[in-house]
Amino acid sequence: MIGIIGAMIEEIEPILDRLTCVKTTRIGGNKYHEGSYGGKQVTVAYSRIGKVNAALTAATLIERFNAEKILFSGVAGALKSHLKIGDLIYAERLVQHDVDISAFGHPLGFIPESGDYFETSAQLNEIAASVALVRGVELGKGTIATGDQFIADGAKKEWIQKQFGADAVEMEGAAVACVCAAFHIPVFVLRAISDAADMDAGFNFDEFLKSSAKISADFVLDMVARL
Ligand code: 3QA
Repeated sequence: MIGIIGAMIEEIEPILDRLTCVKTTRIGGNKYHEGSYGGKQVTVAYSRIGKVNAALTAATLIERFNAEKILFSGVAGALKSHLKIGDLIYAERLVQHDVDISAFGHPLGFIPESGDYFETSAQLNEIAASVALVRGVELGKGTIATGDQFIADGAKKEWIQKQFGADAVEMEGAAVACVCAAFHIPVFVLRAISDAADMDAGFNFDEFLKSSAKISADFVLDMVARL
């Protein structure tokens, strides 16, 4: 079974629309939709916003639904200026930008016995690259920074970009990648840009959430058919 996570309902709605859903289960305040797409068994859920909710959903998909791989689909704020609204980027690695135990000499983002940068599945990333080739769409890749903050400030944005070498920012990816690493489950994190994490971010996010979420969701569904 393939687990698919979005953070917000808007991020999974385009997937649910195309899913042959057979069963919906409510666990821990989230709904898990079991069904099939392109002959593949999938379970789809939106986690609700933030790292804790995302970790809860990832762990539930793995432990209760036996997810063998997890794909995340959603939107993100761009940290690099070449990334425009609607552009796709997948994470090669993810880091929690709001973890700070530097008082003990540890690097920012680092947690003992857990680490700092979480790698995504090279195999899933390769499949993404081939889907992009077939579809003739541009697919960026890089580092995604995750934290429990909606970034809408030029200085904060620049700090995260410089400190972690990050290309995009969101609020769930590293939590999902951390849970997947703990359970040795391959993970893929795709985001379409909804805003530039600057002073216009709130406004742009509201305007582009649905259209960018659909760009990401459609791409992830194309991947599912090829898994
Ligand atoms: C924002 C969503 C959260 O799940 C993270 C969107 C896009 N742009 C971002 C940015 N900084 C951080 N993350 C993002 N998602 C939650 S607040 C909106 C809630 O509105 C990625 C993301 N600049 C709900 C209506 O009240």
